[in-house]
Amino acid sequence: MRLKRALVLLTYNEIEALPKLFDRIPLSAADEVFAVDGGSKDGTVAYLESKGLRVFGQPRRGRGCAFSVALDATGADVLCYYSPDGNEDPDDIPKIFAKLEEGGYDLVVASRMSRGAHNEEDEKLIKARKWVNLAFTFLANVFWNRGPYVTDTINGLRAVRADSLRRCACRVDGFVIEYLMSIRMMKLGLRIGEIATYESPRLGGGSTAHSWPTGVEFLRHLAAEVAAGRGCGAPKEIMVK
Ligand SMILES: Nc1nc2c(ncn2[C@@H]2O[C@H](COP(=O)(O)OP(=O)(O)O)[C@@H](O)[C@H]2O)c(=O)[nH]1
Ligand SMILES: [Mg+2]
Repeated sequence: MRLKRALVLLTYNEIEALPKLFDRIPLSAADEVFAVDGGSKDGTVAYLESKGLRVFGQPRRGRGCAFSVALDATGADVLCYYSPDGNEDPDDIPKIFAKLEEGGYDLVVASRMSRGAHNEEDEKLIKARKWVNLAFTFLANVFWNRGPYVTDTINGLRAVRADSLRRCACRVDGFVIEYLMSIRMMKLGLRIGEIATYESPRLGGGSTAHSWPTGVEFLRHLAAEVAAGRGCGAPKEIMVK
């Protein structure tokens, strides 16, 4: 039986970028499409609603919180998270769904690091963000991965089986959500696949993922995951549905 698919748009003040790419998002690739918004004040919510989309608010800010809101809101079997700021290629959405279903994966990530992929910093001499990402990814693979090497444990564009994601119990609010999800999938021995993606520049607006606080958040969670061994984090984080 074909899996029921949900496409989730994640937004926080994206009125500059969103209208430039909305018509390129393949809404028909999913059975259900909705948005989770982190409290935009620039008309993003009104724009999404004018396109007929249901928009869920969040009890707290942060991408991790948005991931949980989406997971709790849907009865779909698979969720694809898409961030409409210009970085992610909307044409990847049907490819990711297809790879997950055909390959029997629990998680499929659009990789900016695999053969044939493109990272936003590839034209720069100093690729600070890319190198830090590669280092965190390397550590996750060394500590926990029992399957094929995962080249990008951090990118947001990804599809995941809802039941597998619930098992991971990733109740964090911030930008560390994707990394934590990838680590917990590895810990649980779940199957992770990748497709190569092309990361483009933002189409407007600005990033709220500031390097230092985000890096510290990653380190803190990496240390907690190491301390937890094969378990899935501190008990206070685990909320099994
Ligand atoms: N729902 C939701 N989306 C968010 C939140 N913070 C950021 N986003 C979205 O997540 C995506 C990535 O955020 P961004 O700040 O560009 O980080 P970067 O792409 O890693 O530089 C964008 O589509 C943002 O609009 C939030 O608190 N809630
Ligand atoms: Mg972005």
